[in-house]
Amino acid sequence: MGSRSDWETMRHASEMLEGLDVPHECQVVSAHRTPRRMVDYAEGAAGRGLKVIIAGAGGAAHLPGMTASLTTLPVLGVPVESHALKGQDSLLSIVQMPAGIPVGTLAIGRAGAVNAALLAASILALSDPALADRLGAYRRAQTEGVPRSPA
Ligand code: RP5
Repeated sequence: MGSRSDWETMRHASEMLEGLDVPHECQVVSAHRTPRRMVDYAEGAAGRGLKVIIAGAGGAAHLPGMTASLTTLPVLGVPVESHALKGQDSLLSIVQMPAGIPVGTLAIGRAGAVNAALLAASILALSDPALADRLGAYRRAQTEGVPRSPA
């Protein structure tokens, strides 16, 4: 994520990954304030064994796109809700990538963070049958947890 201030949103991705028993790491890497850290992180990710990167940022949210430009790992972008523009700026900064450098862009805020984790898990589950089973169990529990009555 681009800042510690993004953690309140991005912790939801981490919590979902923990719930699915998916090993992961959480780091602050800013495209603007720590550009060299960003380059080192993105360029070193595949070599360190990472399989998917979830990049959350707000405002002029260049982190997901710049990270994607430096690695061929799948990059999932989470637009963090900004104060001034409610995350519309974050969303448009992340989603409007030029052809050739893809970022899988999720929804603004908590929903995007949760779904980024689920999408990352789905990607990993393609080659991890046990994780695929855990994802299936999560979906079944979610379905069973929806009440028919409104109150
Ligand atoms: C972005 O600027 C971060 O991703 C964060 O969403 C936003 C504001 O950062 P802070 O000023 O709160 O550190 O780079």
